[in-house]
Amino acid sequence: MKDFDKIVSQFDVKGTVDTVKPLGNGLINDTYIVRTSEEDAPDYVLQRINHHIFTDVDTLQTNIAAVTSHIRRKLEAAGADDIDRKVLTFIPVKGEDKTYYFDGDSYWRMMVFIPRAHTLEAVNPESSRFAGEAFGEFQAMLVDIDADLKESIPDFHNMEFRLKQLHDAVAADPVGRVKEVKPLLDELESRAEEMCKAERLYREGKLPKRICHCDTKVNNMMFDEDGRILCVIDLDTVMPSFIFSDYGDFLRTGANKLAEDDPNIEGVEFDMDIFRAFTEGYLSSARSFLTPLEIENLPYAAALFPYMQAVRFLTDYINGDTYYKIKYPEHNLVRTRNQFKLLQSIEEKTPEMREFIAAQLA
Ligand code: GN1
Ligand code: MG
Repeated sequence: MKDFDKIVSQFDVKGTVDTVKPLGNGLINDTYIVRTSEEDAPDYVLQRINHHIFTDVDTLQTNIAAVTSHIRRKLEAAGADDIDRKVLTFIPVKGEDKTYYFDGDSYWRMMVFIPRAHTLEAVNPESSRFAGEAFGEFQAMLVDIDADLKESIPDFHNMEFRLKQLHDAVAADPVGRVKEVKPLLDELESRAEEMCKAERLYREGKLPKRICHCDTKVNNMMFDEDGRILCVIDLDTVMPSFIFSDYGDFLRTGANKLAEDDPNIEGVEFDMDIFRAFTEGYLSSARSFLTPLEIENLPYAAALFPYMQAVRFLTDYINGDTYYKIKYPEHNLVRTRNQFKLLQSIEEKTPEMREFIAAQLA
């Protein structure tokens, strides 16, 4: 058990710690809610940053500070109400202007817990439309950020790089799992060239990178009492990327009829109602800055993210589960099969998706 009181006392917080309990379902960082005893003191979120994955914590927190202060300024300029619930507030370490603390072993950070708000693990069409709007707005607000945001994880959504990691894992086969997954590997390989299309378009100068969230899982959004979106959380991966990242990664979790690790693979299906609602919402706020090529490739983005996630989960399975938290030995393999089934469902529905998007633009 960590000495949470000692960690919390490093930060410039108000009130005294009452309880500290685990929060949320993140696969990378460890997150806790810190309740304070006093009525007038906020509660806080405390996080241990996984510094094996985010190796440059200083850059990470600098990125996040640039993004949150930019969004705050935008909201203020627009005369928005309830701003403290619409953008995260990180707490500085006492007497310093940095927002993380190293205890000799782990890196910690704290932010204000947003009151009367909740996250969801699954969405309906109505919340998906709000989510589409929110992620489009998030990208739109960051179009003119002048900070030079670094990639907090280099090549994070670079498909060519993710395939190279898979190939390296297969070549090393450190725990002897390659044989068992050969058919899956062949399926993934047969789609590799098509799935690396974004990188090619980028090299040809046809596709821009913009500041994106890059982890638009359903559970990375806060909803208010009325089911409307307050803000986007989990800002560790905000970085320059193709807009496909945010569009595709939301649908990967939001439009999967099951959770990403549900072992009932036959039940995995791409939900077109969620797709339509999310796409409508996203285009309503992002259309103003998207290029025709970006819009044309939204169905590709929907396929890319289950594909990329299948590649990443399978790589981790082959490597002996060193990246994602797992609950049982086959967990990463189940996740891979689930994501692959989702990809197949998306492939079937691509013509229908294209028609829907074309009708939106007409
Ligand atoms: C990780 O931390 P979390 O659970 O929001 C991962 C995402 C994956 C996701 C799969 C830094 O996100 O890229 O899509 O798991 N984040 C990182 O569930 O690798
Ligand atoms: Mg998360």
